[in-house]
Amino acid sequence: MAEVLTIALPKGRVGEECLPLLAAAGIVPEEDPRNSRKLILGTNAAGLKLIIVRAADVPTYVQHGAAELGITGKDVLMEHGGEGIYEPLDLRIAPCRMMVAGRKDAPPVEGRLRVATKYVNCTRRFYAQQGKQVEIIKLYGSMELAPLVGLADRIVDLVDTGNTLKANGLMPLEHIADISSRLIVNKAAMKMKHARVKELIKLIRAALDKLA
Ligand code: PRT
Ligand code: MG
Repeated sequence: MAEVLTIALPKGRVGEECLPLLAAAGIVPEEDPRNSRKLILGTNAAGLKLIIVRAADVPTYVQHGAAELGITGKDVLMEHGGEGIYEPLDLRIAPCRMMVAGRKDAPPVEGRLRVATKYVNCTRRFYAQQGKQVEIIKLYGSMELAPLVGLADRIVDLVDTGNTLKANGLMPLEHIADISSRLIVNKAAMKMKHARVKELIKLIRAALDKLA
């Protein structure tokens, strides 16, 4: 029997945007994940299935080998830390930047900077590299609100067009990283299932070139 491989896909925009790429690589789910409530989906490709998980959970499934491969934003991967994971391909999906932002009219901050973000680890690393100790305030969404209501002096969030910042009287201040979605692979699977994993990476790379 052929070895089974599993790809972890996130719900939401990255999951949706990677479907055409997978299709170009010849991988089509048996049901459309946008409409299906199933969390495990077979595909037209023998021995290849998809699992549909929360975006922030993709690296965790791949790290522990519950999925050999996954597709996830670089932001999610940086926040996870990337332990036990290879990142062989930049899929160039959902590009944006991770930025520090603050109020346009912000008075100078006295004392320790308060930074609101869902990217706690990325934020701590970023300021630590500058030798700055900051107070990090963990949020799960709508970071843009925090400086407007006095919860924080700065936010660390993703910026694409900049419209969300602008609409809330905020401006980008510092660039932390360029973000896009990546194909990730469990390190042990890369060794143990080398031939099939390599073949799949090759197919997806070819699909990327075809779509470029
Ligand atoms: O819903 P769940 O919690 O499971 O996951 P999620 O909300 O993180 O997933 P989803 O579907 O929103 O996808 C998020 C992923 O898309 C991120 O992890 C990035 O890799 C990628 N991505 C690319 C973005 C953006 N661009 C982006 N602009 N994710 C979010 N944004 C938000 C940003 O946080 C801000 O609120 O869009 C707003 C800024 O956009 P502009 O265009 O106004 O600058
Ligand atoms: Mg969401």
